[in-house]
Amino acid sequence: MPVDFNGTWNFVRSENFESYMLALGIDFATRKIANLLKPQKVIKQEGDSFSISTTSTFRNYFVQFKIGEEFDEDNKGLDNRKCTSVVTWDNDKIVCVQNGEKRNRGWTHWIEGDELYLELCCEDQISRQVFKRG
Ligand code: VLP
Repeated sequence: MPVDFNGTWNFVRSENFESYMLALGIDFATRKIANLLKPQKVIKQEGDSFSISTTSTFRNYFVQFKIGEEFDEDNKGLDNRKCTSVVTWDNDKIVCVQNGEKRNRGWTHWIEGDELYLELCCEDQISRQVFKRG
């Protein structure tokens, strides 16, 4: 059975998010707020087509992609930098490479039990977020 990311996922904890945001150049005030958020993710998956909606009391972010197909990403409400992004499977993980101004930028999602993991990378920083199935 292939992995099924479908569902509503509620924030549990994060590590090193401050350093990731610093690497992305997020300003002080925004970082202070962002560090307090407990975002929710709603993932919709149909075969290799995905949408990921991340919502919080402060900002929301929506992204849609098909595995292996490059797309233009605007990161609106995040750092607002444009990227050319592509998501591929790495066994049971989905790996996004975000090509743009920032070196080594991307993220990886995978599932362990009833937890969804997200690893966010930018330059030399890696932040990990954990979500639980709602
Ligand atoms: C910006 C950097 C916080 C911090 C300020 C705004 C949207 C994979 C992927 C979806 C992400 C997570 C975004 C983290 C960037 C923080 C607003 C937080 C809520 O998730 O699920 O493409 O990129």
